[in-house]
Amino acid sequence: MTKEYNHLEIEPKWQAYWEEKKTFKSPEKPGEKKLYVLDMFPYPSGSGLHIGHPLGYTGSDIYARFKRMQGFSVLHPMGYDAFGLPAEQHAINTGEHPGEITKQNCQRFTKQLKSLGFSYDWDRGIATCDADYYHWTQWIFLKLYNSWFDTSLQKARPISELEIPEEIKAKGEKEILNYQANFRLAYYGEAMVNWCDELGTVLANEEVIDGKSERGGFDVVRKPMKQWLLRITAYADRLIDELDEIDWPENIKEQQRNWVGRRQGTEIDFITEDGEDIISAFTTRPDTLFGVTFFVISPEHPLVDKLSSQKQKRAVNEYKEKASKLSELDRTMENRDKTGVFTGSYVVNPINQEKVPVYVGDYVLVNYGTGAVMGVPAHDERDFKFAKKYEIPIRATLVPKNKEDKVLNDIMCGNLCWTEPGIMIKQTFPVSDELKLTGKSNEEGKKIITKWLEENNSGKAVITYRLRDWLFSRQRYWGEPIPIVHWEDGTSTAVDEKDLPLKLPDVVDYKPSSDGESPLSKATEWLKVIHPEKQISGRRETNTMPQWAGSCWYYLRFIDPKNKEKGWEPDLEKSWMPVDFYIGGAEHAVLHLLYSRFWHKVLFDLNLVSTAEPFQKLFNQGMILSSAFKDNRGALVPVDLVKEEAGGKFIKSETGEAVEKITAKMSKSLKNVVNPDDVIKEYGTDTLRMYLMFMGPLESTKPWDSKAITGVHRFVKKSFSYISNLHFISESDESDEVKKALNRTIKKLEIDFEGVRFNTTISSLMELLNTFSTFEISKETAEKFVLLISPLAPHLAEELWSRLGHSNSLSGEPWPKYDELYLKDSTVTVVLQVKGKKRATVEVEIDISDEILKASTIESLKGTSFPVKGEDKFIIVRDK
Ligand code: ANZ
Repeated sequence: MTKEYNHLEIEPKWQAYWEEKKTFKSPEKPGEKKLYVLDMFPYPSGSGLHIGHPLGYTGSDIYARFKRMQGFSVLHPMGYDAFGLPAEQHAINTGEHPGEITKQNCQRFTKQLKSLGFSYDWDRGIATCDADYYHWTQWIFLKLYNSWFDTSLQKARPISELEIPEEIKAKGEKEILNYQANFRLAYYGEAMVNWCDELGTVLANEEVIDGKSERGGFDVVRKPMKQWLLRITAYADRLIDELDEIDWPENIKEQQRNWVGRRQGTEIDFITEDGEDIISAFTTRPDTLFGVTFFVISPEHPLVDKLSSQKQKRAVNEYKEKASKLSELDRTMENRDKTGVFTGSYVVNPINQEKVPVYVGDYVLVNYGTGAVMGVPAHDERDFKFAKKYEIPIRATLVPKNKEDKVLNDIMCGNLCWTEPGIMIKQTFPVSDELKLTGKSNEEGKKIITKWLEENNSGKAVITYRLRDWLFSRQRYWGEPIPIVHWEDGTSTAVDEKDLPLKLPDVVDYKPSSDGESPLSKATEWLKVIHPEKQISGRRETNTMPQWAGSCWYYLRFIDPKNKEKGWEPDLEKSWMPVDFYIGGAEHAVLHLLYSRFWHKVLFDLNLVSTAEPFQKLFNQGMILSSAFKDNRGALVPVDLVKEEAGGKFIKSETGEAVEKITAKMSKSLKNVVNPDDVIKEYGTDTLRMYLMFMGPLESTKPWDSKAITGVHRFVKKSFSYISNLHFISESDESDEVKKALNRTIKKLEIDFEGVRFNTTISSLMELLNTFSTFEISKETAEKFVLLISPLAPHLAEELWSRLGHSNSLSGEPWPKYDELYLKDSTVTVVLQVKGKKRATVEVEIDISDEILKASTIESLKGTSFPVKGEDKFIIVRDK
């Protein structure tokens, strides 16, 4: 047996052992203590794993391994989010079936993931593009299609329970179907889409940049099209309110709340000058109604044409055309110029009968609020910019307390837009008695004005949401077929559950057809269906589901991945759900994490799952950055064009020009991408895993440092040679220093592993090994060290464990227990002073980190009359 550390020998050996013995197979059903640890599964791209994958996956793996040692039944699966555009693009270019390249990529990912030593139960592997899997994605689609949302009960119910009004019933089956369609959670309706003629498809907002397709740079226009939509808006309140029940990072919750965008506001009716039409404006600031000096409607507003005067028609049409090329994102960008065009018409402000000009402006979106805005330049930044550009008057309605004159003057002169709260000022208009607002807070102003509007039939309090129904169809081949048939009599029905999966047919050409239909429209045989009873012919839906569909429920399939009869067995679902620890990137804050919560809630309402939320605890790993260089003009210089000079200076190799080292995102063009395969080859997986954790807190963004990894590698090697070369003493001869250090480390690691603070576990182990090297230790102590390091560096630990004479894997070993006897001197009493006065004392670990000491101080003083907050200044004095 060699005594040199050789990761190339050790790591593949243990990976093969785990695979052969199925070491990490989870039980079908958990024992008393269960833990479901889930990674956001990857899209198997052609370029293989990038370094961000192992960062999060290592974090969850350490946690899973630690909890197994604590006696938990752990479910820790992995699979692939395997439908997607790149494979389809490859198919279009090469004519090869997208399933082929997807399969190869999945195999490559699996090989890479196995080389990282993750403790997945590989027998539960799934790929969302397998018919065995998408069978159940389609099945859930049918559940959505066959349900409606009962607003009074705030839950989904089977469509068969929807009451049909008598007059509809009397009109026959077709009318009943039409009536139900207005309630179904999956429905076929008109939606504004980004349409690209050249590519013949609808594009997602993220695929459109400056009015052009991201791929190819072709023109994209916004146009209404018939599409499948999911009624996620029905769940808007629950998606916000039920966030309170889950343990997620506050910033992600906040992003979800903003995305749903629930707003309390007022709809105010403005009547056109000719008295013919009412245009409602949605506002969150009815208190500013006296400050309205113009009115803006969205270019897609139904009244645009009617309101455009003869003289202005051409200008309005040109403006509309331009606006149709912009995505919503472009239109709402904060620092974008606010533009518009006058329609030639006026509307009347209900509160003072003042006539204000109506503009068409693209900063007003058609599908938010009412698609019309009352312009208050004194108190809204967008309106302020607009008014300055078109020289529209500015009029204040409120000012901050105590600074009345100064602020009022600044607003009126167009130097300031006051968007904060304040007190209402005297109006220049005659106002009725109930509208005496002067001196009242603007919050009161909101209430009074809304009440007045309601009493005068000119408006009402409303709640609006930013969230829109989810556009659920794509003109693509490589996705789940939508199981619907459109019949020649104009009706549409769903495929029967027993006829699922509706498999993707083979086609010869993966391009969308020229009229914008999905490639499936070319599968002529597959398309045709004859109605079994009515004997009429039908055509299958040719659109497929978006990539988000498969990832909406994959965590349920992992529970029962091989079940042919059901998506999952209810009994197993009950015992494993919810996911206890879900880890992934913060980039999924809204789409995936919102969509899957929505599906889960529908399934919950239909009694198909047992929890209201799918993911109890969410953890976001940070991003790994890399280095790059910047020349003196500020341009980025790829790493391979730079060399290091003596004294740590960097120069461009060709010109000798000095460059500055900076931290930048990893990108192919900067040649600064770290490939996990290369790191594994050079240092081994255990070093990579430990370094990834040692870089800093798992949740923070941090730069890759190729020098620092060698330090961690030295520690791995030192642990190996120290433990495998030891001559042990008996436990009773061991010094107290060793015992204290060991027991303290066990306790600290237990707390830190539980709190997902892995960087500190590694430094503690480094210190422990240092202590060992100045004393002699027993075999029992060496074994404990091996167990402690095993979640972090599992191959190293297995190897040492076997060298310590064990014939079995250490994976079944329990987490070592610490002995309180040796912890006595390991805590200290900390005196907590607030503003120089002693307020409390707490007992903490001697080597407690600043961060945790801060947290426990906040906790200890909570609820006292001298509470402290995270933002307060802390001074920590040690060794006193
Ligand atoms: C007048 C006003 C005065 C407004 C004021 C704000 C401040 P949030 O909070 O983002 O939801 N708005 C309404 N509908 C809109 C649409 N379809 N497109 C673009 N903007 C729209 O914003 C609500 C405010 O956004 C509304 O309140 C309205 O401007 C604008 F001092 O009305 B406000």
